[in-house]
Amino acid sequence: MMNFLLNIVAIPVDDPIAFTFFTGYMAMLAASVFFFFERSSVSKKWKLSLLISGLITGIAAVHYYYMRDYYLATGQNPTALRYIDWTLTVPLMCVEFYLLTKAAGAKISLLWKLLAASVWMLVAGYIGEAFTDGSSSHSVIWGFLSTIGYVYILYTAWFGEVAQLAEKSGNETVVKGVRILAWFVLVGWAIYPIGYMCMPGGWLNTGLGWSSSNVDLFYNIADAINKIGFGLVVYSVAVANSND
Ligand SMILES: *C/C=C(C)/C=C/C=C(C)/C=C/C1=C(C)CCCC1(C)C
Repeated sequence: MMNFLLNIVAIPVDDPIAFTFFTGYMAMLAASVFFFFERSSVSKKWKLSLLISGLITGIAAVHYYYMRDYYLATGQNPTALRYIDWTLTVPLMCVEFYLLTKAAGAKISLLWKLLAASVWMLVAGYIGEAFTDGSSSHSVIWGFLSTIGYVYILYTAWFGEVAQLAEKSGNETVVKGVRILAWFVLVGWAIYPIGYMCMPGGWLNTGLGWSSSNVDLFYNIADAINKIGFGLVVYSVAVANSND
Protein backbone atom coordinates (compact mmCIF):
# COMPACT_ATOMS: atom_id res chain seq x y z
CA MET A 1 0.00 0.00 0.00
CA MET A 2 2.75 2.39 0.98
CA ASN A 3 4.67 1.55 -2.17
CA PHE A 4 1.63 2.17 -4.26
CA LEU A 5 1.16 5.61 -2.76
CA LEU A 6 4.80 6.48 -3.11
CA ASN A 7 4.74 5.57 -6.76
CA ILE A 8 1.88 7.88 -7.47
CA VAL A 9 3.37 10.75 -5.52
CA ALA A 10 6.84 10.22 -6.96
CA ILE A 11 5.90 10.37 -10.63
CA PRO A 12 5.02 14.04 -10.98
CA VAL A 13 8.19 15.12 -9.22
CA ASP A 14 10.48 12.98 -11.36
CA ASP A 15 8.72 13.64 -14.61
CA PRO A 16 8.35 17.22 -15.81
CA ILE A 17 5.56 16.27 -18.21
CA ALA A 18 3.47 14.66 -15.45
CA PHE A 19 4.26 17.66 -13.28
CA THR A 20 2.82 20.08 -15.84
CA PHE A 21 -0.28 17.89 -16.23
CA PHE A 22 -0.89 18.22 -12.47
CA THR A 23 -0.17 21.92 -12.17
CA GLY A 24 -2.00 22.62 -15.43
CA TYR A 25 -5.08 20.91 -14.03
CA MET A 26 -5.03 22.92 -10.80
CA ALA A 27 -4.31 26.20 -12.56
CA MET A 28 -7.20 25.73 -15.01
CA LEU A 29 -9.57 24.83 -12.17
CA ALA A 30 -8.53 27.83 -10.09
CA ALA A 31 -8.85 30.17 -13.07
CA SER A 32 -12.40 28.95 -13.72
CA VAL A 33 -13.45 29.58 -10.15
CA PHE A 34 -11.95 33.06 -10.42
CA PHE A 35 -13.70 33.94 -13.71
CA PHE A 36 -17.07 32.59 -12.58
CA PHE A 37 -16.95 34.48 -9.29
CA GLU A 38 -15.74 37.70 -10.90
CA ARG A 39 -18.77 37.77 -13.19
CA SER A 40 -20.60 39.50 -10.36
CA SER A 41 -18.15 42.39 -10.33
CA VAL A 42 -18.49 43.42 -13.99
CA SER A 43 -21.41 45.16 -15.67
CA LYS A 44 -24.13 43.20 -17.41
CA LYS A 45 -22.81 43.47 -20.95
CA TRP A 46 -19.50 41.83 -19.95
CA LYS A 47 -20.89 38.87 -18.04
CA LEU A 48 -21.05 36.65 -21.12
CA SER A 49 -17.39 37.32 -21.91
CA LEU A 50 -16.39 36.24 -18.41
CA LEU A 51 -18.60 33.19 -18.61
CA ILE A 52 -16.78 32.17 -21.80
CA SER A 53 -13.40 32.74 -20.10
CA GLY A 54 -14.49 30.44 -17.27
CA LEU A 55 -15.79 27.83 -19.71
CA ILE A 56 -12.49 27.78 -21.61
CA THR A 57 -10.44 27.04 -18.49
CA GLY A 58 -13.20 24.82 -17.06
CA ILE A 59 -13.34 22.60 -20.15
CA ALA A 60 -9.54 22.45 -20.10
CA ALA A 61 -9.53 21.49 -16.40
CA VAL A 62 -11.79 18.49 -17.06
CA HIS A 63 -9.59 17.37 -19.97
CA TYR A 64 -6.43 17.84 -17.93
CA TYR A 65 -7.91 15.61 -15.24
CA TYR A 66 -8.26 12.81 -17.77
CA MET A 67 -5.09 13.54 -19.72
CA ARG A 68 -3.07 13.43 -16.52
CA ASP A 69 -4.45 9.95 -15.72
CA TYR A 70 -3.97 8.77 -19.28
CA TYR A 71 -0.37 9.93 -19.29
CA LEU A 72 0.41 8.36 -15.89
CA ALA A 73 -1.19 5.07 -16.88
CA THR A 74 0.31 4.72 -20.37
CA GLY A 75 3.22 7.15 -20.67
CA GLN A 76 1.78 8.13 -24.06
CA ASN A 77 0.59 11.45 -25.45
CA PRO A 78 -3.16 11.80 -24.88
CA THR A 79 -3.65 13.00 -28.45
CA ALA A 80 -7.40 12.40 -28.79
CA LEU A 81 -8.25 14.06 -25.47
CA ARG A 82 -5.97 16.96 -26.34
CA TYR A 83 -7.72 17.62 -29.62
CA ILE A 84 -11.21 17.22 -28.15
CA ASP A 85 -10.24 19.86 -25.60
CA TRP A 86 -8.89 22.23 -28.28
CA THR A 87 -11.84 21.71 -30.60
CA LEU A 88 -14.07 23.06 -27.83
CA THR A 89 -11.81 25.73 -26.36
CA VAL A 90 -10.22 27.35 -29.42
CA PRO A 91 -13.62 28.16 -31.00
CA LEU A 92 -14.61 29.68 -27.66
CA MET A 93 -11.55 31.93 -27.89
CA CYS A 94 -12.86 33.03 -31.29
CA VAL A 95 -16.15 33.88 -29.57
CA GLU A 96 -14.18 36.16 -27.24
CA PHE A 97 -12.84 38.09 -30.24
CA TYR A 98 -16.36 38.38 -31.59
CA LEU A 99 -17.81 39.61 -28.28
CA LEU A 100 -15.04 42.18 -27.83
CA THR A 101 -15.73 43.71 -31.25
CA LYS A 102 -19.50 43.26 -31.29
CA ALA A 103 -20.20 46.71 -29.90
CA ALA A 104 -18.26 48.16 -32.85
CA GLY A 105 -20.48 46.24 -35.28
CA ALA A 106 -18.92 42.77 -35.66
CA LYS A 107 -21.21 40.61 -37.75
CA ILE A 108 -21.99 36.98 -37.05
CA SER A 109 -20.19 36.10 -40.31
CA LEU A 110 -16.91 37.14 -38.65
CA LEU A 111 -17.54 34.58 -35.95
CA TRP A 112 -18.30 31.84 -38.50
CA LYS A 113 -15.12 32.54 -40.44
CA LEU A 114 -13.00 32.37 -37.29
CA LEU A 115 -14.74 29.18 -36.19
CA ALA A 116 -14.21 27.55 -39.59
CA ALA A 117 -10.52 28.51 -39.58
CA SER A 118 -10.00 27.13 -36.07
CA VAL A 119 -11.76 23.83 -36.80
CA TRP A 120 -9.77 23.48 -40.06
CA MET A 121 -6.53 24.11 -38.16
CA LEU A 122 -7.37 21.48 -35.53
CA VAL A 123 -8.73 18.76 -37.79
CA ALA A 124 -5.65 18.96 -40.02
CA GLY A 125 -3.41 18.98 -36.93
CA TYR A 126 -5.19 15.92 -35.54
CA ILE A 127 -4.73 13.99 -38.76
CA GLY A 128 -1.09 15.03 -38.75
CA GLU A 129 -0.56 13.75 -35.20
CA ALA A 130 -2.93 10.85 -34.69
CA PHE A 131 -2.52 9.08 -38.01
CA THR A 132 1.20 9.60 -38.36
CA ASP A 133 3.30 6.86 -39.91
CA GLY A 134 6.37 8.68 -38.64
CA SER A 135 7.16 9.95 -42.12
CA SER A 136 8.21 13.51 -42.70
CA SER A 137 5.83 13.99 -45.63
CA HIS A 138 2.72 13.16 -43.56
CA SER A 139 3.76 15.50 -40.76
CA VAL A 140 4.71 18.33 -43.12
CA ILE A 141 1.62 18.16 -45.38
CA TRP A 142 -0.91 18.17 -42.55
CA GLY A 143 1.10 20.65 -40.54
CA PHE A 144 1.11 22.97 -43.54
CA LEU A 145 -2.65 22.62 -44.10
CA SER A 146 -3.25 23.31 -40.41
CA THR A 147 -1.06 26.41 -40.57
CA ILE A 148 -3.34 27.96 -43.20
CA GLY A 149 -6.12 28.11 -40.58
CA TYR A 150 -3.71 29.49 -38.02
CA VAL A 151 -2.45 32.23 -40.33
CA TYR A 152 -6.02 33.23 -41.16
CA ILE A 153 -6.84 33.80 -37.47
CA LEU A 154 -3.52 35.56 -36.96
CA TYR A 155 -4.18 37.88 -39.90
CA THR A 156 -7.73 38.64 -38.77
CA ALA A 157 -6.57 39.51 -35.26
CA TRP A 158 -3.67 41.73 -36.39
CA PHE A 159 -4.88 43.40 -39.59
CA GLY A 160 -8.26 41.99 -40.62
CA GLU A 161 -11.79 42.50 -39.37
CA VAL A 162 -11.06 42.04 -35.66
CA ALA A 163 -8.27 44.63 -35.66
CA GLN A 164 -10.29 47.07 -37.78
CA LEU A 165 -13.41 46.77 -35.64
CA ALA A 166 -11.42 47.24 -32.45
CA GLU A 167 -9.98 50.42 -33.92
CA LYS A 168 -13.45 51.54 -34.98
CA SER A 169 -14.87 51.00 -31.49
CA GLY A 170 -12.95 54.09 -30.34
CA ASN A 171 -12.64 52.35 -26.99
CA GLU A 172 -9.05 52.58 -25.76
CA THR A 173 -9.21 49.46 -23.56
CA VAL A 174 -10.81 47.35 -26.31
CA VAL A 175 -8.11 48.43 -28.77
CA LYS A 176 -5.42 47.56 -26.24
CA GLY A 177 -7.07 44.28 -25.19
CA VAL A 178 -7.47 43.07 -28.77
CA ARG A 179 -3.86 44.01 -29.48
CA ILE A 180 -2.66 41.96 -26.49
CA LEU A 181 -4.80 39.00 -27.57
CA ALA A 182 -3.28 39.29 -31.05
CA TRP A 183 0.14 38.97 -29.40
CA PHE A 184 -1.09 35.83 -27.64
CA VAL A 185 -2.09 34.38 -31.01
CA LEU A 186 1.29 35.30 -32.52
CA VAL A 187 3.59 34.19 -29.70
CA GLY A 188 1.59 31.95 -27.37
CA TRP A 189 -0.11 29.96 -30.12
CA ALA A 190 3.18 29.53 -32.00
CA ILE A 191 4.35 27.20 -29.22
CA TYR A 192 1.94 24.52 -30.53
CA PRO A 193 3.36 24.12 -34.04
CA ILE A 194 6.85 24.14 -32.50
CA GLY A 195 5.78 21.20 -30.31
CA TYR A 196 4.20 19.53 -33.32
CA MET A 197 7.47 19.75 -35.23
CA CYS A 198 9.18 17.78 -32.45
CA MET A 199 7.13 14.70 -33.23
CA PRO A 200 8.60 11.89 -35.35
CA GLY A 201 8.82 13.16 -38.91
CA GLY A 202 8.65 16.78 -37.77
CA TRP A 203 11.31 19.23 -38.85
CA LEU A 204 12.68 19.86 -35.37
CA ASN A 205 12.68 16.13 -34.66
CA THR A 206 14.61 15.07 -37.72
CA GLY A 207 16.64 18.28 -37.74
CA LEU A 208 17.54 18.79 -34.09
CA GLY A 209 16.63 15.42 -32.63
CA TRP A 210 14.05 16.79 -30.21
CA SER A 211 11.96 13.89 -28.99
CA SER A 212 8.26 13.34 -29.39
CA SER A 213 7.52 12.98 -25.69
CA ASN A 214 8.37 16.65 -25.37
CA VAL A 215 5.21 17.56 -27.20
CA ASP A 216 3.08 17.46 -24.06
CA LEU A 217 5.50 19.74 -22.28
CA PHE A 218 5.05 22.30 -25.07
CA TYR A 219 1.29 21.88 -25.16
CA ASN A 220 0.82 22.03 -21.37
CA ILE A 221 2.86 25.19 -20.96
CA ALA A 222 1.22 26.82 -23.99
CA ASP A 223 -2.27 25.95 -22.73
CA ALA A 224 -1.65 27.54 -19.34
CA ILE A 225 -0.31 30.73 -20.93
CA ASN A 226 -2.98 30.99 -23.60
CA LYS A 227 -6.15 29.88 -21.84
CA ILE A 228 -5.59 31.61 -18.53
CA GLY A 229 -3.79 34.62 -20.04
CA PHE A 230 -6.46 35.14 -22.68
CA GLY A 231 -9.15 35.06 -20.00
CA LEU A 232 -7.29 37.56 -17.83
CA VAL A 233 -6.97 40.03 -20.70
CA VAL A 234 -10.72 39.79 -21.38
CA TYR A 235 -11.30 40.20 -17.64
CA SER A 236 -9.21 43.38 -17.49
CA VAL A 237 -11.09 44.88 -20.45
CA ALA A 238 -14.39 44.02 -18.76
CA VAL A 239 -13.35 45.58 -15.45
CA ALA A 240 -12.09 48.74 -17.16
CA ASN A 241 -15.44 49.16 -18.93
CA SER A 242 -17.66 48.39 -15.96
CA ASN A 243 -17.29 51.69 -14.15
CA ASP A 244 -19.67 53.64 -16.33
C1 LIG B 1 -6.30 26.28 -25.72
C2 LIG B 1 -5.73 25.74 -26.86
C3 LIG B 1 -5.16 26.46 -27.91
C4 LIG B 1 -5.10 27.96 -27.92
C5 LIG B 1 -4.64 25.69 -28.99
C6 LIG B 1 -4.07 26.18 -30.10
C7 LIG B 1 -3.52 25.31 -31.06
C8 LIG B 1 -2.82 25.68 -32.18
C9 LIG B 1 -2.60 27.11 -32.53
C10 LIG B 1 -2.30 24.63 -33.03
C11 LIG B 1 -1.69 24.81 -34.19
C12 LIG B 1 -1.09 23.79 -35.07
C13 LIG B 1 -0.46 24.26 -36.22
C14 LIG B 1 -0.48 25.72 -36.60
C15 LIG B 1 0.28 23.36 -37.17
C16 LIG B 1 0.58 22.02 -36.59
C17 LIG B 1 -0.60 21.44 -35.92
C18 LIG B 1 -1.14 22.28 -34.76
C19 LIG B 1 -2.58 21.83 -34.58
C20 LIG B 1 -0.33 21.95 -33.51
